[in-house]
Amino acid sequence: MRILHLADIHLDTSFQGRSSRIRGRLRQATRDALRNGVDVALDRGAHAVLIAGDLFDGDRLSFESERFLLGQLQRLTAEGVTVVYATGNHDPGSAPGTRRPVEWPNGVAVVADPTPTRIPVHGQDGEVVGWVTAAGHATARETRDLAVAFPRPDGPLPEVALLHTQVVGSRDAESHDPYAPAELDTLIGAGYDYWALGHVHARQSLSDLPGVHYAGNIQGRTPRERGAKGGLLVEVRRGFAPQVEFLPLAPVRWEEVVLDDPIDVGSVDGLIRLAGDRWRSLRAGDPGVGAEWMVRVVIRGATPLWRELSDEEDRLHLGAELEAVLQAMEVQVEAEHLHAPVSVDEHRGRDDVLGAALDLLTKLRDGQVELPGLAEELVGPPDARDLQDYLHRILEGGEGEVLSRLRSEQE
Ligand SMILES: [Mn+2]
Repeated sequence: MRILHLADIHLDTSFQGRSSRIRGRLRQATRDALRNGVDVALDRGAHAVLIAGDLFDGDRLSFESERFLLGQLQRLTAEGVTVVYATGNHDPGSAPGTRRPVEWPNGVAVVADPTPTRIPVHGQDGEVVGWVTAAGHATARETRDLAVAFPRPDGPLPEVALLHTQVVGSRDAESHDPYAPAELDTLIGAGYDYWALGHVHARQSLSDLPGVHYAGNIQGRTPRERGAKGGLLVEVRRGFAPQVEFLPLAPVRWEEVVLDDPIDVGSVDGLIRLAGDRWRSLRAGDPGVGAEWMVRVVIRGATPLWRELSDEEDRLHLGAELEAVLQAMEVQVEAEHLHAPVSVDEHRGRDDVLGAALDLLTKLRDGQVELPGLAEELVGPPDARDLQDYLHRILEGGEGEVLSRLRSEQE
């Protein structure tokens, strides 16, 4: 049985806070990615397309997205492709006040509650070629483990399970709410050949035999969701490891360029050259041909341009220039811990306010001293070891920043 595994499509994400041009393009990009998925499913002869939750971002569904979605699903069902959609926490099935009803085409199975539903998948001649068992979220805050209720399949045909879940310990799980948490061991021991998962947006394989995979979201939506995004085309066989192929589907890619301590760059031209060089070397290893780029340029630490780069207007201007140079749809320039290029070591051990401040900062960062009440002041993780990690992170490069601030106060 051949399936296309999609997840976390998030139609009609608002992309608030961006210009209407960018917002319009990003919303369209999600629809384009879905259409690309349907193209590939038809091209490659998929028997079923599975959507592992969060098809919609929220309660509101635009007329444009509804028309588009139903049109794409009809392209699949018209060719006999089974579509199974299991709801997630963004698009729960039976919660009151959710979006208006959608007239799903025949051949689309919507599973909107936690009771596992078994759906047959048919081949070209109408014969059953495999089974999909799916469970959905009925509410926006499903805290139960939905995987434990999946029945053990015992037939001779390929068996796929479809679920929106946070698998405990999966990569990047911590950036998602722990809804419908499941243990990997439960999934592995359940008797299925392939688990098509949604919820965690980072694509990853949790197990090869049986296959347990997150497809990741179909189109990146934030600067954190970098790299190629798309779906998984999976050849499922009973009792064997499935063959899994990643298909890039997203037209827009988010990427990041980090410039650490550009102390030798004293002009805007120099900065643009440096960002351009860094961008070209990143793209040499990962060209992303045809992608439209959303780029975040992060400038960090010591730079003679620290005053200019601390100013939002200057950063906006630099971003606009970089859009042309990097051939990107948008470049956002961000500054982190900027300070003048100064030699911290020259000032260390001085018998004055500056020397004492540097000394304190170093000891604080390395956990040699504790400031009473600091844990309460900081909005950080609760336990002491995490606090130390947190302090370490926020104080990284802190000496240079303190030094340059104290010096400019003195001057
Ligand atoms: Mn999601």
